[in-house]
Amino acid sequence: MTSKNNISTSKTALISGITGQDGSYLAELLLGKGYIVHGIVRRSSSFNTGRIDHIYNNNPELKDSRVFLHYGDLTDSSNLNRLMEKIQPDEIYNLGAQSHVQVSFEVPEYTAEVDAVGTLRFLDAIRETGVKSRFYQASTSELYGNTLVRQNSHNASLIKSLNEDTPFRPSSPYAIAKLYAYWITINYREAYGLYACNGILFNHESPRRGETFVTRKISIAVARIMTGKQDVLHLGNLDARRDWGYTPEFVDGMWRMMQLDEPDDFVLATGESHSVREFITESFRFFGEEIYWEGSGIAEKGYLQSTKKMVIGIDKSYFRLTDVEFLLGDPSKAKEKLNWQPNTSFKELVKILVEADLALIKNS
Ligand code: NAP
Ligand code: F7E
Repeated sequence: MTSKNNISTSKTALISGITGQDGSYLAELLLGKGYIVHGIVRRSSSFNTGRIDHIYNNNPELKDSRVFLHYGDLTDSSNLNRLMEKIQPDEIYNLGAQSHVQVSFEVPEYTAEVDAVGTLRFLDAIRETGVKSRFYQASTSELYGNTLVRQNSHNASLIKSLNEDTPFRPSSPYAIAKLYAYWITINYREAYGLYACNGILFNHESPRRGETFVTRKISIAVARIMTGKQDVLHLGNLDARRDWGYTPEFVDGMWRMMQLDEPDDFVLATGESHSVREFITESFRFFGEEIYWEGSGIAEKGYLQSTKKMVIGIDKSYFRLTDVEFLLGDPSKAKEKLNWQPNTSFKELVKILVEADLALIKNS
């Protein structure tokens, strides 16, 4: 198959959520592999293609781009059916979602519509149109909830990481919607023989991460504080621990899952867990600064060692009704069957984010 610009291509992919963090990196990866990439974009009153403007074919400076955008929404099944018939993709990556855990407590029904039923709509569009598409579902470590904390509190010496066989115990409207999506993906695989797989991805971050997720919120604020543009950063639960990886490596894992002979489900994680507090500490260390802490609970404050200036405060509005305290993934299966392994350390990840935000501030 050859595109209009004589670029040799083998496959066509359709990505929901192409305007998001993961969708933008995945689109780049697939273009690099010669794919034609179609993406679903929601109608918005303001521009929402900032993360993909550099590869989008309506950009006159990028005439040979193989990215095509279509208006659509995971709440609209007739739209998904039409897109399936029109594009006939070899591979579908369902990354579209209301992806913010705390926001899911405010909009639980909408989150279920998009994240749970939206996945069903997509799978059903494959079944109804009969298009031979492989399907990737963006499942999440949030499915585990506090499984690990409970396990460890029953036996303090038992430190376990989470893998494909660990029971799920979701603890937010987001995670519960994603649990439905996880199982409906498996059900369509078993009932209709679809090539459908779940990537159970632990948190992954990048300079394109949404600014209200904790890593990016910290990297932006620390860069602003250290350049004199902000005084204090307010956060919620500083002791929550996450297994944070680097997004470009994780989208590569998604693609690998779609190239197997048989569909399967995989955990992608780094196998290391760090607290929000450690992320703050490491971000200030990028500038050669140390933080010390005083007080406890919502009265806790973080100060710069060099100037004694208060830079971190707690705001109770950022605490969740039910939070996931501790996530640590075991990516052994992905290593063995996908030959996938993350290479970016926690320290490097923090540096990538803070450096990028510092550059943004300097160029603004
Ligand atoms: P993100 O940056 O929030 O992107 C979400 C994407 O979904 C955006 O393109 C958004 O469009 C789109 N979207 C939202 N509602 C939609 C709807 N009703 N119909 C169609 N598209 C819709 O999320 P991400 O970090 O890239 O994550 C990608 C996927 O992986 C999500 O499903 C997320 O739940 C899941 N996940 C993420 C992580 C992680 O650490 N990043 C880990 C595990 C799983 P707009 O740009 O218009 O808002
Ligand atoms: O929170 C704590 C917060 O919003 C991480 C999504 O991509 O990854 C993401 O979900 C932790 C939580 O990510 C603030 O309570 C403290 O314990 O960055 P986050 P998340 O909830 O882990 C999973 C894998 C997904 O699937 C999701 O789509 O940080 N935290 N203070 C805070 N979090 C935020 N956002 N803001 C704070 O001020």
